[in-house]
Amino acid sequence: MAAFNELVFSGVQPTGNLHLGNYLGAIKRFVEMQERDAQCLYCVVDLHAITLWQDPQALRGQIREVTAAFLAAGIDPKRSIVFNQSQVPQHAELAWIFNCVARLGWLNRMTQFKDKAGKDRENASIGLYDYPVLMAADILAYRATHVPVGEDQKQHLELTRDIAQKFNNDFGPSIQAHGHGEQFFPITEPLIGGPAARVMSLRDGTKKMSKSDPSEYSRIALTDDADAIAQKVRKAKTDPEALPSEVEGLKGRPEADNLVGIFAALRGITREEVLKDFGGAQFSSFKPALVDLAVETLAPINAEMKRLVADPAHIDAVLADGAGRAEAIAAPTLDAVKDIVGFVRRGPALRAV
Ligand code: AQP
Repeated sequence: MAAFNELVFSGVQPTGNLHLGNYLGAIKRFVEMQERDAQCLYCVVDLHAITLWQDPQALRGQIREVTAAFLAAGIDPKRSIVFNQSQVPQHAELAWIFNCVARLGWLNRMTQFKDKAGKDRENASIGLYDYPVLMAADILAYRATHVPVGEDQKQHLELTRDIAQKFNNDFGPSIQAHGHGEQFFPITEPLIGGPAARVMSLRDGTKKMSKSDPSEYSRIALTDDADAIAQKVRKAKTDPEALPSEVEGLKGRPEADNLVGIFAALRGITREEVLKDFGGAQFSSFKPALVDLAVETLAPINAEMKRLVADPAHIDAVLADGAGRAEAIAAPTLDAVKDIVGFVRRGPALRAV
């Protein structure tokens, strides 16, 4: 592997209904990261997906669809490593070791589990509860330095940092004895930001745009055609005021703020710049401009996704190639972790103690 200054890891769950929030908050930024001096790994996190029930037949299609979205959006599988999580066993293996590092109290504070388990907590899978520990393993199996994600993942990233820190502290002498210096795992930097860090529902500007929202009109799907996009934007909830000319004027107007943020992210500019052009405009003129921009951006992605999904053998080959390259990075990390923890493993220990 070439020497890079940064190692970037991120993932998307193959749970269907990929939407504009996933694209602007995550996938579009994955593409931008390819331009940095970074080795990028982009993972279809199928082990995460099954923390909630997935129909096996549909799941395979969803894994290929997320892969197609990555490629169609501009991720180059030669420069970046594109793979699905279940093909690289080190994720699950490291997650077990981290289960013995993470504390129950830390997981009890995770708000995503509370939201997803809802009132029927006793009936939630243990995997759903353990989700953030597996996510820490995903990132740290590659000793990733940077993780681009949407704002909803901030708390999970903090847990990843806590797990890395505790592992480094708990095993400090062994880490040093094995020649890894002061710390084995990096304290990963979350990359959260930009105007689309949290894209909100088109029906309710106080709720995140999400795959599981029962209303199709709450989200723009990456599989939506131009007509569907236009209809959803036209029906998006707004208020009766014109757009303000300053960003402060968006305070207390969640739906207006959301549409301006989406426009800014699609165009690659700030909210301020959008309002320079549209301050004082009514939604009746802003919405058509947003439709044009969304269609212009998403139509080529949509067409390319369709083309790729029609060729599952090609997608499976990309995933197999990526899994092999990912494992080549993760396997030595796991060997080192096993030596640090004190396991006896096949092959020579990295350094005898
Ligand atoms: N609304 C959003 N705005 C910005 N970023 C978002 N992401 C998700 N929703 C938004 C980011 O997309 C990446 C992949 O997300 P995921 O598929 O792993 O899981 P998720 O966050 O659970 O997705 P959803 O759509 O919100 O699904 P449900 O309905 O199951 O809760 C992540 O980087 C995420 O931050």
